[in-house]
Amino acid sequence: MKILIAGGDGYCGWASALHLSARNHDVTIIDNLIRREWDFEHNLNSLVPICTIDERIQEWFRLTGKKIHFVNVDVTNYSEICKIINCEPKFDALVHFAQQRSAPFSMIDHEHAIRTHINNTVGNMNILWALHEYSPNTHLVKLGTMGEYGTPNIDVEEGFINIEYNGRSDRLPYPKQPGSFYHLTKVSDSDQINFTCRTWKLHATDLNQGIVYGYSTAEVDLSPILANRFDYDHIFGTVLNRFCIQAALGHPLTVYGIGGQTRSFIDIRDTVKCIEIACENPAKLGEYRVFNQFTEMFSVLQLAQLVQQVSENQFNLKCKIAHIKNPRTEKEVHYYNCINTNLCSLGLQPTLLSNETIASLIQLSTKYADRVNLKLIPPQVQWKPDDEETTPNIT
Ligand code: UPG
Repeated sequence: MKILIAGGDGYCGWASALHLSARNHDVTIIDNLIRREWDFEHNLNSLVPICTIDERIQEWFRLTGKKIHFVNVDVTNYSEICKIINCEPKFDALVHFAQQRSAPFSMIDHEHAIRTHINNTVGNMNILWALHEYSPNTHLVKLGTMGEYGTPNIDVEEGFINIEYNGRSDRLPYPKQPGSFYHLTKVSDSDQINFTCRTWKLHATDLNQGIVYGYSTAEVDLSPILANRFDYDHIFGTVLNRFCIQAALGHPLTVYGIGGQTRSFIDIRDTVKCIEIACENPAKLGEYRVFNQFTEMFSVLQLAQLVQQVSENQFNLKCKIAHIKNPRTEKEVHYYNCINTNLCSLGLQPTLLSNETIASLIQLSTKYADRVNLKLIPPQVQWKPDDEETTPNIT
């Protein structure tokens, strides 16, 4: 298949580009490399050093003889997006990762919320218009998030829910309760995509992905020049990756509040497989479908305890769990049960979280420990109002 990956220089995008190319798909990446600039702007750095996109692509070609094409394009630039989507032969699939994906980034201040909104919402709409105008047969595979649903007190279905009301019934989009301006943009994207599938007969798969953890994939591991980014900072670092780095450095694990926040998770090795499955099994023309892309659910405290056990038992590292004041407005104790049957029924065999994976991430962190700036670990972006009840300091 000819596949366009928007945002192919990022954490999930780069690993997916390599994976699809390894499976002999003809891959083109578009990316404006802004994620690297955001690091610079906020004095952040990936734990693992990453090469330039040109070096990465050359190394992939040297090792495998497979070409990945790259064009530096901003998704908010409509005419450039149209040029790419209109090129012949047309793309079979467009995988859209090109978004600002951090909740804390979107909550820093008005300016960051607006930047997130423009990048994500305008970018998504540009892609939809360009597909409509020039390539309606290209299947859109869009990265959504499990964070669109929030934490309702009922099971979370895959995108839609059957509702009976006043003696009538319908299958309607599942109610959304996002927890940040970033998550809100994903809800808006889902509405836009659903609308354009209904109205223009585009076809799309909305992948509501859980929190991604891990580093290794078969392809990334082939060479240090193919290295993926691995974020540990309070803006872009996601919870399990952060805990593993903290354990390696002897830093107390930063559980926000009680730690009863339960979320859905996925190993990056499964992310790349899910992208492959979605591309190779396209939605029907006019169909908008939603897959919940995660494999397991954990509370934040459970994860901290798992990391603590591995670091103490396998590495003899003392590991403390610190319950720090939660900077986010979110429920810390709640019901959480999400359905994820669609991807499994198309063949996904989940890679479940193991002690080996946690140990490998602790080892990776130890290897690059001298690159860690400890000041980037404590949360600095707060969106829970100061006067709201804070959680007790339980250790
Ligand atoms: N949390 C902690 N301690 C930390 C970091 C986070 O307790 O040091 C908590 C946080 O309060 C939240 C949960 O962990 O309850 C998850 O936070 P995080 O790992 O930062 O993930 P999200 O903010 O949910 O966002 C990530 C990705 C986003 C994606 C989403 C999928 O950044 O792009 O959409 O996961 O659910």
